[in-house]
Amino acid sequence: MGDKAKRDEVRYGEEMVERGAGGELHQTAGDGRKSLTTQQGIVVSDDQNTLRAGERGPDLLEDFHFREKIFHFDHERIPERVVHARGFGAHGFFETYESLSDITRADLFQQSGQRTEAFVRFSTVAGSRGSFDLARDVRGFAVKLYTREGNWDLVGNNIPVFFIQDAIKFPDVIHAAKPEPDRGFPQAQTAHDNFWDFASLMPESTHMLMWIMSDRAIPRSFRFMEGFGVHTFRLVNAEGRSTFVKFHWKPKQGLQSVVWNEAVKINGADPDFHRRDLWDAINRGAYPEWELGLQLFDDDFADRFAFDVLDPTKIIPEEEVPLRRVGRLVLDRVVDNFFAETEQVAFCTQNIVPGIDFTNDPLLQGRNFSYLDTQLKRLGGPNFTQLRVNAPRCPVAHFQQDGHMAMANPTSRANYEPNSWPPDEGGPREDPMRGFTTYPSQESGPKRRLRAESFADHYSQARLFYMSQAPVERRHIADAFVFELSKCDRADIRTRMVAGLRNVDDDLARIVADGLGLAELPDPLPAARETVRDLTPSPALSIMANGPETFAGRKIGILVTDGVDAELLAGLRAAAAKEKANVEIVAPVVGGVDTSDGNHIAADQKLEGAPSVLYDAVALLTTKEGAAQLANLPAARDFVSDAYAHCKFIAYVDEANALFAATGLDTHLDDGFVRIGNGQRPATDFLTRCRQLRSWGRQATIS
Ligand code: HDE
Repeated sequence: MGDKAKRDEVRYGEEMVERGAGGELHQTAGDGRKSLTTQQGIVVSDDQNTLRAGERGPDLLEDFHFREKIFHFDHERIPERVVHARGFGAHGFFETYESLSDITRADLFQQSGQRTEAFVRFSTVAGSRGSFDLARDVRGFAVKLYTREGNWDLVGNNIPVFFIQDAIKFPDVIHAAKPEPDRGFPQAQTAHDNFWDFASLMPESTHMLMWIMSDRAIPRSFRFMEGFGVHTFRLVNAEGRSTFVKFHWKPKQGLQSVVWNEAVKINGADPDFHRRDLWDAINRGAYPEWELGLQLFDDDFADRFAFDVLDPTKIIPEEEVPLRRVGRLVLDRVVDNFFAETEQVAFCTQNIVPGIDFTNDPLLQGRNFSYLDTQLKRLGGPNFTQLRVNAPRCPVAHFQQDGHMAMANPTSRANYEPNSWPPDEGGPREDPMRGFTTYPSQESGPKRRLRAESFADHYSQARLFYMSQAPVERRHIADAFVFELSKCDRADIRTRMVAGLRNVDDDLARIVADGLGLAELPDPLPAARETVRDLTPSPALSIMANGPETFAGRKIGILVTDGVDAELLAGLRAAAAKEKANVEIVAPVVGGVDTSDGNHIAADQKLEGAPSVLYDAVALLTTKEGAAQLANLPAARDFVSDAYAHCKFIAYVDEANALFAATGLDTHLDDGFVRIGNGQRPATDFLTRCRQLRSWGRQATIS
């Protein structure tokens, strides 16, 4: 304990002050509870009544406690992020597998086993802070790494390409996606005229459109999605040699998405579906992990590659430049306070460390201006770097001072440089040996506003993406185009978009045109470059081709009624636990049900609040009477018919038949239905089936 803390204790005296668990002092009446104080530390005697003259008289201006309380409340809100407003963050660490000193001098990559503290914020892009989690949207995947040589922010997305090639178009694409300015809706969706008007006029967005119409845009969980740095960056080693790099985060939990009809319903049933999922997983000790994969390549490859590596609307297929997995990111701690951490965290693409550098990707260059600028507006001043969540964990020394809320001004006498004060008063000096040096790339050319010729192919990789999808995934993409374009009032916008899709794939264009009821297929939009139609598909782009082959981390909703077979229920729970899956008991009343062995179990959820869309698979454990009771409940009928429509695996006992009959499913019991109990298959068989996540074979029957 420092001298100052000792003095505080003496001054306060033992009877009024206690030391809390964290070592902090607080005032107390001596009953083991903190006394409520004002911000000035005045203990409050009455927090129920404003100071007033007379029993029924007017309030008095001198009531400093009331004024301070309301003043602070009035100022609780700060502007939300102009994009990525809705997000959820968590703490963790990054661990390096092996030294990468041959390709980068970045401190965090120097030793195997080296750990670096991390903070990650996931987000949607278009919706406001209070919007729902399962919008069809790109997800932000922003990682702050507090390295020993300063903060590195890798501000990525869950999709490896972007809508536009030049940052100057960013306000346009965002305005087009956000609510239309005259009416202020629709919220958190691209399914409206302005977005598709813009998108259909911007051929460079086509590749990204394929991704956002795919299941990538409706992930099951933040835990089950990939992350991408998008741009090409540089890694630079101690000798100054540069290697190009693209960053990938690969979830160890595997990839998984929901289906669109399910997403729409989840948004009503649990708008916080994604944030709750991450919060629960971390608090359960099931820490999500991602591996950092690097695609490393040199100038020769960049020159030979069919597309420009600086173009952020292009990927480099993993089959062409395989990933080198160099470390893992683990999220193991939820935030203590959402506002202080998740809201106030400030990611800036220009936060890089020695050993990492930018390239001339025009989107990255524009972003490097935008992020610092936006934090000033949002956080209100230049000292947001001093907030705990933003502050580097390594020592910081500079001559920047003052401004709103300055908490860490320089303490020495000199606040300028050069100065002739001795080291203890003169402050910090540059360090040419250890300091950041920019990679000295050669740049020249006339100043002009132009788009490089090498960025002109807008369709070939859109086609590559489509061709790399499984048939069910292709169907989902076509359905998504039909859904979104059907929300456009203007028929010419729908037609123009279909004309653009003809440059991707005629079959796709035809399915979408049919879905929209277009009388005839429009001519293809004129293209700056003809589509290369025979690019080799990249299996890495398909979610379904890369299934996790485990049901770990997923959730089963077990619908039970009175008289449920206790042994069967215990068996199912045990099988789920063995698979590291979670279960929730859903019952007609939250108080729970009586089981066959005369016991009583509580429910986790009341049926009406726990539709099957909240689960990855469901089980119906009931009795004849129970099934008859369920057959009369709309929520129970939706529970099974939605589980069926969303291709979920359904475990059931024979007695559930009345419920199937009430939904018309009794004649549709395909192999996604697993009969358990009564000498049928054991619950472990059901869990084994669930490893496929969904019974996709059913898709053809239902669409
Ligand atoms: Fe962002 N972006 N962005 N962006 N972005 C912001 O910064 C911007 C882009 C991304 O959880 C803003 O702090 C421009 C690509 C994430 O706090 C803002 C351009 C990628 C987050 C901004 C892009 C991203 C942001 C708004 C085009 C994927 C949330 C609030 C040149 C690689 C970070 C803020 C968080 C946030 C600007 C395009 C990812 C306005 C100008 C491409 C994950 O500065």
